[in-house]
Amino acid sequence: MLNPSFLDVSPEVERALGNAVPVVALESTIISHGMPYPRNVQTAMLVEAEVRTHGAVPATIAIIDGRLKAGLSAGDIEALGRGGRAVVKVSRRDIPFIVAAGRSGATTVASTMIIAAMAGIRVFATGGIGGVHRNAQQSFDISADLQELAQTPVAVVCAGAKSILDLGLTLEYLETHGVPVVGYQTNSLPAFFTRDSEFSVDYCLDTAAQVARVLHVKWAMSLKGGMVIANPIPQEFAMSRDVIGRAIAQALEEAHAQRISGKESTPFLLARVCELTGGDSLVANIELVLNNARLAAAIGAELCVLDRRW
Ligand code: PSU
Ligand code: MN
Repeated sequence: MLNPSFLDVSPEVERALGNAVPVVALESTIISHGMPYPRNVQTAMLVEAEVRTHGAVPATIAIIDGRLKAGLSAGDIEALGRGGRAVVKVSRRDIPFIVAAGRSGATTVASTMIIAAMAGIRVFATGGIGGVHRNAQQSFDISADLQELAQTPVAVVCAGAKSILDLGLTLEYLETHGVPVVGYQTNSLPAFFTRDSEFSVDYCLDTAAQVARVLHVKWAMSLKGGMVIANPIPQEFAMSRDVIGRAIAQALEEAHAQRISGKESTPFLLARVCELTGGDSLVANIELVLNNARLAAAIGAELCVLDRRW
């Protein structure tokens, strides 16, 4: 684990952690690279409010001026959103460089998990996780998020993964590394904009209490790593598989033609899918993040109940 002296936990988050009030971590790459300004900033604030409404304290995570932050100010969130693609995307690999240089950066699922764990936060809500990219047989493009899930004890509530990825290979990779994929009230792996895919999850759990119980048991046994809690987008905001499929196919073709690779790949695809599908996909994206924030708050609350009992 990294040295916590590089970390600033906001007073509100610190108080919550000390008083067994549930805390939900939120990432910042989704702000800088996942949505256009100003909707990204509005969404980040809405998600924080949604976590609060459901009885938990939000801890949005980023690196600001060389400090790891759990709990951001509104000004920090505005700067990350306004900066957009100009803000450095920070995964595990990048953390020491950004800290050493005293710079700021937006944290991915992987680096958000690292900082959350350092702060003592166990539940994290986001939109979609990174995974094994299509054609990874050639490109070797596999998100560091998957390795992080294998080693860092944070539960990630997401809407599955976008089909810019190879969902089948992503599940295989997670299985190899012992990362459970739980479907929340579903047996099908949600595919972000759609409630299901052709793939099954490992386990279906129906309540936040059941999810918390499994997390509690896993960590009480000192089994390392996190868990993916895949929560399908609410039916009323789900999109047609065809519309999304076409946009993703075109975005992938453009990425290939422009030889986009490495850490640029995911932000490029996210932005193109958003542009090609217009406002609909953005609304769906925002709604599924809010939905994940609610479930994460509920799981966090149940973990606090278990803490008191044990
Ligand atoms: N998928 C999404 N939205 C996102 C991301 C992925 O639907 O915002 C972001 C997350 O921050 C995730 C990162 O951790 O992209 C993965 O990037 P990479 O594939 O380069 O690891
Ligand atoms: Mn990658």
